[in-house]
Amino acid sequence: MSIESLFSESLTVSSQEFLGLISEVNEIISGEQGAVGNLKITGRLIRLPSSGEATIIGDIHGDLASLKHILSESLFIERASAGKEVYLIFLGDYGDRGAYSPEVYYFVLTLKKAFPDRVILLQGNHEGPEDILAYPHDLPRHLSRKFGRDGLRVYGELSGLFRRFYTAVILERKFVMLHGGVPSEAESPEDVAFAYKQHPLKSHLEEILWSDPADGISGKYPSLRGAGYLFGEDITERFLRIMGASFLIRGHEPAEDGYKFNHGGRILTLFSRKGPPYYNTHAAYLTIDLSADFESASDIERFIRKF
Ligand SMILES: [Mn+2]
Repeated sequence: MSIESLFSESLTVSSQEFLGLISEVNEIISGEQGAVGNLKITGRLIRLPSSGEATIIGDIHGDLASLKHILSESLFIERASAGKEVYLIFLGDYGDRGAYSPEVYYFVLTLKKAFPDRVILLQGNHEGPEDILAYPHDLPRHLSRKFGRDGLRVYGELSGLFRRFYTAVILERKFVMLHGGVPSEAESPEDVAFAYKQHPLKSHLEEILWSDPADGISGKYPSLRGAGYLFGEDITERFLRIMGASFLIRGHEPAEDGYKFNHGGRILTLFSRKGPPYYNTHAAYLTIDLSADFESASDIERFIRKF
């Protein structure tokens, strides 16, 4: 497998092949529970080992060029193929707002199929439950353009699959990774692991997929996005204490430099795509040694790769 072969396949893949890929990945994810390689999976929460290296990618939103850049620079495919302990963690929001949404899905699903215990696909608000799905949602239109009459069938299967994507990743004592924000009323890691089952009775999943941090406030306020909240540093601290971690890594918000810190350096936002409608100057991703110690935001910032 190479990035160039993946790229040409993504352009020419037939609807039947795409449906086959979706169903294979569905089967893989459905079977993942307990120990999967060096990962430990409970519900939809994945625990990483304190060994190896992880590349963490924020929103892609149909920007295939940025995804290809990250794969090429991080050498993920080469290193995973050589049996190195490397993880690729996507923070959600793969499609919509970019012309190459179907092709981005082809890439991430093919990577998941090739390296199932090395590739982690988190759910974003663009892959969320139907009652709080992000709008505009132009993925169905891109799939119809690509697959003609089969486009809607592919969309049905694909949206069924991405509602099975994971909710969060934890590296004990260090990081929690999720798409948007912290569930302000969560009492335990189990509330995160099973947030998908409690939706919409409890707001955990909605907040994880939709919320944003705000500096200089405490508590939470309704978000202009129409779902989730703006939450203060006190809420972040409480959540990280419950989860037994020091920092939160999330995507969801555009950032001019491709990344930003909030809440005194406790929250890192990664935004890994460029172009309209955001026009951020840089995109960024993070590659970290999972056995390393991180004391402050600047310890993390050293490993951010801007492009
Ligand atoms: Mn988002």
